[in-house]
Amino acid sequence: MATSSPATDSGKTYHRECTGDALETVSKHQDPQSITLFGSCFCPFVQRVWVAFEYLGIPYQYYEVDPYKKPKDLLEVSPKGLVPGLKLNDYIPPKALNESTVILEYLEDLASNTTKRSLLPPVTNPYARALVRLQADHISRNLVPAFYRLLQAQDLEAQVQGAKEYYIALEGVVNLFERAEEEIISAGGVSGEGERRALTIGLGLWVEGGDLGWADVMAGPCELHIFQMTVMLNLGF
Ligand SMILES: N[C@@H](CCC(=O)N[C@@H](CS)C(=O)NCC(=O)O)C(=O)O
Repeated sequence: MATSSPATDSGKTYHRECTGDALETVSKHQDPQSITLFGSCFCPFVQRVWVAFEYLGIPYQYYEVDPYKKPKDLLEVSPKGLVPGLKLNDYIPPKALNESTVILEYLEDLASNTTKRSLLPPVTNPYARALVRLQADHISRNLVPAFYRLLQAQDLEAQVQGAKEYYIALEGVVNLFERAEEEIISAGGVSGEGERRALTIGLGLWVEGGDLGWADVMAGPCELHIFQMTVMLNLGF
């Protein structure tokens, strides 16, 4: 496990150890399992995968690494030394996976064969699933890049511009959420209450009665970082 004091990258401080509820979760996932998640607590891409593990009920061991130090064991599972990475211990020798979106797909497939939980609408409605994937595509192409531009902006002008672009990207997400809600739930094209309920759950936290969904997992960690940043700015940090 990583050491406790915050480290610096290009003059910026980042955390190398979880605190609070995250630390509690980490402590429950120290035993060896079929899958080891190589993660860094500060990383929104790790947080995506981590939330999916928990929600889908897939056993894992959490292993905190510092990706900026490029340790050898991380490079073995992630060629560029980026987190998240997975080590699949049941293979001999072990296999590996990287890239958060690919890992999310992998976990979803694993769960469909084991725990039967899912972050997507049911397979019986390919159109609903496609609409959620459109949301995910927009998040990857627009929201995440806007998030990083905002995060990295140094002077006030760049920060204001970054905030505008992030807001526009967020509006795009909202538009896609509204489209899915209208077309899937409100359009009345469902065969019965059971299907309606399943589709509602699959559309995520945006809809009344929804549960955690694919787009929530994709965008939630960035949103949380922006929220924390806004709170800190308001508090004058
Ligand atoms: N596209 C990758 C991005 C992963 C990524 O950028 N991770 C950052 C931490 S948030 C990292 O490992 N950075 C180390 C470095 O840039 O050397 C994914 O979705 O998994």
